[in-house]
Amino acid sequence: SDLESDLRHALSTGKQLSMVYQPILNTKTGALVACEALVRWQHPVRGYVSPNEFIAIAEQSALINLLSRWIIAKVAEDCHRLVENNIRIRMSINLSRKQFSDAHLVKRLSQEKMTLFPADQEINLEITESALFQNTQYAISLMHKLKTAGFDLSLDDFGTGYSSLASIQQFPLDNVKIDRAFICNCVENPRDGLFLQTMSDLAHHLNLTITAEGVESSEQWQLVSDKGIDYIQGYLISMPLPIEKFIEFDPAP
Ligand code: G
Ligand code: G
Ligand code: MN
Ligand code: NA
Repeated sequence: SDLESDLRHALSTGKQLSMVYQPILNTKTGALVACEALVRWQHPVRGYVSPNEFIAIAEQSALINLLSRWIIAKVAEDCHRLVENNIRIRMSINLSRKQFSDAHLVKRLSQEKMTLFPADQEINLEITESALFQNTQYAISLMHKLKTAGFDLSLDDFGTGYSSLASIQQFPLDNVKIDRAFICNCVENPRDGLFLQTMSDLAHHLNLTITAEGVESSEQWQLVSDKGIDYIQGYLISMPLPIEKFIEFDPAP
């Protein structure tokens, strides 16, 4: 497609692509503990193109390998900038279903972790339900390998897919991220509040931490805190930021 050749060009120059970072805070203390890396593409003619759109296009060709490598190299470079600024936090990176099922994933990521990232950099990988349930046994063994290679694992967008609360216990996860669909009306809708309490209790029962995504009001932060949810992320705290802005970000302004 046209977008595909445009993306190929963008990858070769590196100029239209960028990474932004969204702060993740400890719910109780408000301390900055992590951030989520998100890719952005500013197309010269079309303007902003969503990663949902261009990652899907990249996955229809071998471009996904180039794009994945570009993202990791950029994130690693920015991790060095954070360390230089005395910001030592966990870096969370999204993996699409296709990226997760790549046979070379573990080898490639381990190598990149060792050669590109600061020593001792904590890296969390965000994996969606659809990736896990595509082939459960394969996913479990892959996840064990990623854990052995030193990565933490999050289940992303939880609640939007098909997995029951109980079925996630078979996977070697560290964290679950509750999809923002359950946060946006949680103050008004008692059913969402109950779901959050149930998820929080289950996650802790399974020795997982739990993150609320899409927190947009202080009432939501309070409710999520009351439910015992460990970490929060959302526009109330900050939009995803370019690295220079992220370095200046103050969680307690
Ligand atoms: O940031 P935004 O809401 O536009 O992201 C839209 C979707 O694209 C989200 O599902 C997000 O996880 C995904 N996404 C953003 N950046 C990356 C990335 O670097 N890699 C992968 N695989 N997905 C990403
Ligand atoms: O699928 P995933 O959870 O990785 O996607 C995260 C997406 O959510 C990013 O595109 C990010 O820009 C977006 N996002 C982050 N915080 C908020 C928020 O508070 N509200 C809304 N509507 N979107 C958010
Ligand atoms: Mn995510
Ligand atoms: Na998510």
